[in-house]
Amino acid sequence: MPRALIRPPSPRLAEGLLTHLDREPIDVDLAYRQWDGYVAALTAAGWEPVEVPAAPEHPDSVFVEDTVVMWGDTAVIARPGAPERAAEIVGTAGVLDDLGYAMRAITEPATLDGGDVLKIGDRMYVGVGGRSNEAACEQLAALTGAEVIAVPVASVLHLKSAVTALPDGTVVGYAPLVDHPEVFDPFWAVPEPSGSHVVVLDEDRILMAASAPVTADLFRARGLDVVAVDISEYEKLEGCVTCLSVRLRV
Ligand code: CIR
Repeated sequence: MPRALIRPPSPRLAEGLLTHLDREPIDVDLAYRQWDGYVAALTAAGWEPVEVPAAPEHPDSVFVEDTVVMWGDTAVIARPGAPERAAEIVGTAGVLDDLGYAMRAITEPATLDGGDVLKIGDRMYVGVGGRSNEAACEQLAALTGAEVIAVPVASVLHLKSAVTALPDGTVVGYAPLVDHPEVFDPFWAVPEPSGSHVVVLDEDRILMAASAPVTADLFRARGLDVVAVDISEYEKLEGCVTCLSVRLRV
């Protein structure tokens, strides 16, 4: 059974960082229920959840994707671009080390959030200009052997806030928030901002947010099985379905 890292929300979730959005009240109890629903959806799709111990002192720690980039049996521990999130890597590294992954790390002067890394086949697209920088691209290429393509990001927090990929590699994004659609081929413009965010569950099944129902129907018409979860409280913090887990394929 493939595994997925997840991390329970902090009770201080409402203090999470904001870059592009205005602060809105967060219903933390609802956020906990939504996280349970997200984990249940992963489990139902055949992913065994592996929990990184909660970090109550770190409001954004539920967004576990930002702490690591997985590449086969190698775990590249990130170096978060926001100093407030730097210590979140410790818990993730401990769990992956215990699971036996080859441990590598992004080091100064590089900064990298996992949310900036879109992997498609042997290639990594890495958003630069926000939380992650060019030095991180060089280190990722050296540590993994992947072809790394830097993509400037300005309109949203992370590259994967703007684009993700369907199981067949088609990149999807909401055009007004995609700074460089020409980098991706094929690129498919979807009609809702959160329609840009898909987690691939298997070859024909994806997980996405309930806030993009029109896009979900377009994906269904394309033959995909869509599992939708409500993550409204995380969306208020610039989070999306991708940032709440890290899939471990080996
Ligand atoms: C932050 O600003 O770091 C959090 N409030 C949101 C992180 C979302 N992570 C992601 O999209 N990978």
